[in-house]
Amino acid sequence: VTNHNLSSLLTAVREGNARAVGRAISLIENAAPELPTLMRELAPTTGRAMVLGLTGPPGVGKSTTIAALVGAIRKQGQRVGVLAVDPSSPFSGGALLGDRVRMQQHALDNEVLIRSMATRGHLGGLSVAAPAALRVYDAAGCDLVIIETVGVGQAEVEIAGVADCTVMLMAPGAGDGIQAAKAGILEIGDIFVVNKSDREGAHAVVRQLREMIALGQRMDGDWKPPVLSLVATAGEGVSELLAMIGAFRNQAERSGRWQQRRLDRARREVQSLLLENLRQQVSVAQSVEMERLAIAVRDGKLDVHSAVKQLLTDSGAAAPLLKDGVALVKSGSDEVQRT
Ligand SMILES: Nc1nc2c(ncn2[C@@H]2O[C@H](COP(=O)(O)OP(=O)(O)OP(=O)(O)O)[C@@H](O)[C@H]2O)c(=O)[nH]1
Ligand SMILES: [Mg+2]
Repeated sequence: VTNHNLSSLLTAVREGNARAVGRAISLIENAAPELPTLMRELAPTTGRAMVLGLTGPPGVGKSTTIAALVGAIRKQGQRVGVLAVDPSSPFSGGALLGDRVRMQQHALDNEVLIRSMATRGHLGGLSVAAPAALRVYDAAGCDLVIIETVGVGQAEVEIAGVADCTVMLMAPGAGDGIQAAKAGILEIGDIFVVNKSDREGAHAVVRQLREMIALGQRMDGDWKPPVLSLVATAGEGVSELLAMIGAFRNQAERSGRWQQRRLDRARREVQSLLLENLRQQVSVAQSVEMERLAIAVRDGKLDVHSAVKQLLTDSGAAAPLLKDGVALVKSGSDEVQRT
């Protein structure tokens, strides 16, 4: 990407052009060399969009719910972005093909931007790539960005870390409530939704969740996570969910929790990128030094603590970063900006 191309890409992103947004997100996925410039240029026009995280077990109806939410939001005339993150795949697309089908009703709407992103094996994974992608949507003028992640492994905890509000989707079926408690999701959901409420057992799941939330007594200001019922395929309960998301936002803004969360998020993001940069620099620039020290450790001539100390102080790429205690590293370039 030349300078000229990058500036026209930036212009197109700011205009909300869907292809430009897609290209910008590709640059993030590939950790392209122009990524730091892109993010620096976009930064002043970000901070406005609300980020909604939506997670839950496979097949619970996340994409169907998002499609319904998008429909309702579009009726209010707002621009919305959808980012479907697949934490298990190194490729975008593929497993998310089903989402495209469900989102098809919005495919021709210029005010709806939909993109899937793969994070496995990418710079810093979900914790670095997703916030960057969310910022692209933000700069593209989205009022709301919805990020979908299937709730497996650490993904739901990570998604909660990048969202202003996290919606946990459940459905009637084998021991959902108990699974929920085990995975520790009760602590990260701001709003709980029991989808497929047209099926038997939905009321039981609602009751179970309410009991567990009451037991958990989460002390998040005075917000008690509500449990809503939904039939996403029929659109039943969608406006109530949207209203609850708005209520959460109002309450969080009043209590100051909104800004606090955003600060925590920014801090984590800087930390993740810093660690990622250090990791890369250590592995690339110090390979010779590393070999020498590893041999010394193997042969009992040096202990591990001393080896690390040498790497951090004597030589190698980590030294200039750590000397002054604080440094901001730009990914993909040799440039180091001190703060
Ligand atoms: N009966 C019923 N089925 C639903 C409802 N919502 C979604 N489904 C169906 O559940 C299946 C999975 O829906 P998706 O929206 O793809 O679920 P998902 O959580 O996005 O799935 P993954 O992304 O693969 O984890 C589809 O066949 C939907 O039609 C609902 O409210 N009631
Ligand atoms: Mg889906």
